[in-house]
Amino acid sequence: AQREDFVAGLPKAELHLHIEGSLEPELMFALAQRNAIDIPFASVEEVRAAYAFSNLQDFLDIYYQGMSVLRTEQDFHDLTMAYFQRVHRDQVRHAEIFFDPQGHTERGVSFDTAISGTLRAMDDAKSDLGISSHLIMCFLRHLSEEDAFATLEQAEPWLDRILGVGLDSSELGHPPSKFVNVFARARDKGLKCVAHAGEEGPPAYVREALDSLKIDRLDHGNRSLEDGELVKRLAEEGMTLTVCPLSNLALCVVDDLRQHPLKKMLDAGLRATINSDDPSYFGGYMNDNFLRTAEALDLTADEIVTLAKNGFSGSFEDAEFQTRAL
Ligand code: ES4
Ligand code: ZN
Repeated sequence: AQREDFVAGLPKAELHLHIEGSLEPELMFALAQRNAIDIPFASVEEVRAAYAFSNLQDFLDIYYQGMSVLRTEQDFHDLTMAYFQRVHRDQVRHAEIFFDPQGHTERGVSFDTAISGTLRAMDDAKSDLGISSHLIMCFLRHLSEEDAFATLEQAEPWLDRILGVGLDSSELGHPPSKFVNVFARARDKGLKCVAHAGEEGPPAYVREALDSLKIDRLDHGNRSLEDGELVKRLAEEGMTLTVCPLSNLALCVVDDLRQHPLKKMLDAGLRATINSDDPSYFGGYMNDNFLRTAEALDLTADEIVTLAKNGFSGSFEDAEFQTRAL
């Protein structure tokens, strides 16, 4: 209980959060009703029962289906505001949020509808809750690089409100190098670059994310540990890894939290952070991720503080913010 209060009270920054993955079943039902959309579930309990995954693709199938209830600017606002209200309780002070524009444009919801509702909630979270945030637009890697270029084009009028680009969705078979040109274009436009790599994919995908995409931050990165040279490089470069323990458990990246590589990452000198990924689907927000990981790995108070600090120092905020926060 002492550890619980300590973890709960620490200020936190979340660096790996898909806003569409924070859609709680209750809101899914409310939006389905508001928009007269049929969903293949009879109750909130039925939705939660469907959240049993064997791998990333299992989850993604349900995740893309879940977002079908998001249609209007207000829907995106309500989704995003619900996330901020929830993590305000977890002492989250700053969030760098992913969104998946192609998950919406593919089903006829415009880029502008999705981003404007999300941004309005981000503004409200700053003024009403004191939580600062940024938006990172992800490309769906199971789609083509040409599709990613079209998405970057749609983002053009919004570039002053977009911090960076990311790469998510089905990893295996879609290596980072597939997107080398669109990431180069994004970087030319002054956008930060991040990518999911080494969640299910091999260490070679992490190397590609570094060498081809020239990422500023690595999302997941778990499988980097299979490659000692790569670990050394990540440590030397001071690369931040946005690790998501309850996600890894839910998607069978690890069989048991006690086998989670987070402690090994810290021991190897990697700048690891704790994040929730898709909290509605994976069973916990920031405090749950911190607490369950700390218990499973028997983390010390120093290690817990380091993880929280790494969230701020790994953010894209300036040095003054990074040190003031903790
Ligand atoms: C995701 Cl956990 C995860 N991995 C890859 N892509 C994603 N999109 C949403 N959650
Ligand atoms: Zn993710």
